[in-house]
Amino acid sequence: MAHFKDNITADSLAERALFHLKYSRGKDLRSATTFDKMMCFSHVVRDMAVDGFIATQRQYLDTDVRRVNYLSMEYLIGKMLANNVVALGIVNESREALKQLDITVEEILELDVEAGLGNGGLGRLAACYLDSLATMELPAYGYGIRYEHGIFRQEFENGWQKERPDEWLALGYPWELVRPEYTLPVCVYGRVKKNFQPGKGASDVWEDFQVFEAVPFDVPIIGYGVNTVNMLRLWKSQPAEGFRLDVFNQGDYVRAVEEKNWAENVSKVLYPSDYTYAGKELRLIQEYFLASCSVRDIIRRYRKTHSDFTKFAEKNVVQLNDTHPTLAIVELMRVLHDEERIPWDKAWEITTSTFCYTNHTLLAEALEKWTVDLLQRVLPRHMQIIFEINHRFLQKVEINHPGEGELMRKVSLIEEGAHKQVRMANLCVIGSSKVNGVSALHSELLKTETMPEFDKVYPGKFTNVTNGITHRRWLIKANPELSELISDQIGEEWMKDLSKLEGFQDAASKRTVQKRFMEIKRAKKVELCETIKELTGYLVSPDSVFDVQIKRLHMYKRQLLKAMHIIHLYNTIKKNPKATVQSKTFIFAAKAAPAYLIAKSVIKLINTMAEVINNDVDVAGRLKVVFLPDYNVSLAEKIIPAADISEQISTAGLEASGTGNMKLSLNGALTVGTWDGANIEIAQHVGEDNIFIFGNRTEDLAVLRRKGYNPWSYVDKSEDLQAVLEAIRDNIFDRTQPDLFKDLYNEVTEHGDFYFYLADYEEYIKCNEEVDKLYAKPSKWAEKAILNVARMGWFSSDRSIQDYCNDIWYLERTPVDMTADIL
Ligand code: 26W
Repeated sequence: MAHFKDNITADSLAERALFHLKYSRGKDLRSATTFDKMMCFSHVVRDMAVDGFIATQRQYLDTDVRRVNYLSMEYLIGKMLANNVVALGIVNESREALKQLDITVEEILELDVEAGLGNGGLGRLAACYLDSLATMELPAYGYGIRYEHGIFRQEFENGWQKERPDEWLALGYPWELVRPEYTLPVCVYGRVKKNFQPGKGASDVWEDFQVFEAVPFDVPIIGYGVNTVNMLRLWKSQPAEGFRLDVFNQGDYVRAVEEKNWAENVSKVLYPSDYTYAGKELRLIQEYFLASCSVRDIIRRYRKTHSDFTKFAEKNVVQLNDTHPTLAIVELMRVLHDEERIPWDKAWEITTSTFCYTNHTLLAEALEKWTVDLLQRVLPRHMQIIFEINHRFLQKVEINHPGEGELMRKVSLIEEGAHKQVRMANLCVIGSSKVNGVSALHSELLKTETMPEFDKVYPGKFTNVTNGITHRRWLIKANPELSELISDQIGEEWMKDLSKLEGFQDAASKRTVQKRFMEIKRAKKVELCETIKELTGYLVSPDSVFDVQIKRLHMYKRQLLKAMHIIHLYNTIKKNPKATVQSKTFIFAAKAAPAYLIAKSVIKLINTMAEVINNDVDVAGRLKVVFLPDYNVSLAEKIIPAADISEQISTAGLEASGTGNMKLSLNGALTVGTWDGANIEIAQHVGEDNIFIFGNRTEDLAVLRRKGYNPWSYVDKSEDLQAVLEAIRDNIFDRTQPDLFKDLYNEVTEHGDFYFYLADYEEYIKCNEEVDKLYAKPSKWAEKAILNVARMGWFSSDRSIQDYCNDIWYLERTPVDMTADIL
């Protein structure tokens, strides 16, 4: 099939770039900065994407194909240029072309803009899924918010995290296309009036609301080696035209302009706390903003080829990425019932057949619950609809489960109490046809522990889709050296179909391959050493073991347990300076939610430890600790290929899946992990001999909780643990501030050690000793690392998307024909 990159040469790319330099940026080669060159080259690549994009959209329209609409408050897409160049297959042509602009590929890639429109796992997963959907030629739309400020930039001041605004749009973003013609109005506040019409009865009318607008910006998502270019549509809020005309007409011009502000604020900033739900009014409006305009955009598109809604659910599936876009369910009901006048039952049937919901966490503090008061004030009609949904639902439950009051109370949309609240997860389950968790364990716990009543009410609705990652970014792009080694051994087929990576297993025992693998690992470590020096000033050795823990900072993820291990090693050496300790560099990177004070203390502790340990001559050459600031997608791409050890040490039962664990293993790091989330499935795939599993399992912890867990019982037994805890309690790393880490000490002792640090401590130390023993046998280590790479094929996001297609979405592959005219 013809491809839209056909006939592209280095010369034609250079020519187009010079054209953009002149006419999009108003510069010539002499005055152009590196940034100008990055922008104009990105525009060349975007132009190519637009050719595919138009053809793709036309194909979907002409064939009236069933589509998936992925609704997510977060997309951590990271830098796009390198990925797009790889997807289009124009790497070599680009290298040549850029020479003609007197610049190297590396120089312009460094200046590419990182779009950090997400917090962590959930947002990065959405980005991996968009990549897979396009590559698998599936009809898909991503919907999100174009936050003016994405996740904050993290700096350290005296070891403490400081948040700085992310200004990703300040110099322009080359990948988006603004589409003012698809602007939509959005309404909030106001009240509902009963309207009686003779002969037609009563209807509910929402009135006196305030209006603002949503402008879509489209980011093309280029499939790898195919013609498909899907889109990520990001909404920006703005005041409606004629905004506050009432005030304006009163002659109060300044106030009218001032009041414009709140509309602009809706898409101003990404809420930076994951796992803790705060209940803020602006966040509610953000969620409704995404839900409302996305739903109406989907309807607008559907209406191009349909005059009624009978086929709406057949032609559309809407996937809710966690509960954040839940109001989309209510909004679709409102449009179908209130605006389209479709009877309630019919509207409800269409709605529930359209939506599906993915749950990403079981942590109670992350569960979204909006108070009835707030919902009533911001979205009065939606609150009524929620009550009506609940009323009808509970009536049915009553019929099928008579007398089960406790069950009724648990499944109700409304949590009773002094302040009545709407449980968004319940609304998602009731309003969706399928509900999935993100790993085998997590989906099982969701069904049996978190929502057993719903599993009873809706047998068969709950299912699992284990997360995956795109190997195009996380292996081909991030680690071209390892990719080349793999291709040398098994050919290039694996790049299109990651299950083929299996073939690489046979190479694991070959000395020559082991040697090359370790050489590549070392080269990536040398590169990372350079980055570490730039970011922290510390010099670390590429000959030490790189032990990596990179993820959001949260007590359940237990970065503090890693810190305790490091203190244990430090104490060991200080007690006996001749002790043999494997030379290690501990690498952390993590952002803490700005209001999560204890998490911020963990950052300060590790930074304080780093300063002492890295400058202590007793441990020199053996221990180094670095906390890299501002963890983001680009930094992950540098750390992951250089990792020897991947720390996945969450409290069992609490990490829904993890996806960093997959990226690290795919790049040949050995996992040290608990029996949690996708670690379990990773163990099953790579083989339990090729992973280090330790600690209490979910069911063990359940027993401990039931019996009454006492962290002190572990302290009493272990002098080593006592010394580690005292080091934290008394802050041996900075005696001038002895009380600095009391809260951390109390967390794992006095306050009951909610996340079972002490219960897992001893096994963790032992497990790390096993790791060191293995590292002392380089050939064995290399073999296991290669087996990790070779056996990770199943964790491709292509497999996850295939699972979604088979079990939830039922989409058809729709290859895009480029032979038709595209002009
Ligand atoms: C309302 C505040 C809020 C914001 C974000 C609560 C919860 C979230 C997310 C659900 C947190 C999150 O990112 N969860 C992670 O999702 C990943 C993708 O499925 C999983 O791999 C991680 O294990 C899970 O923690």
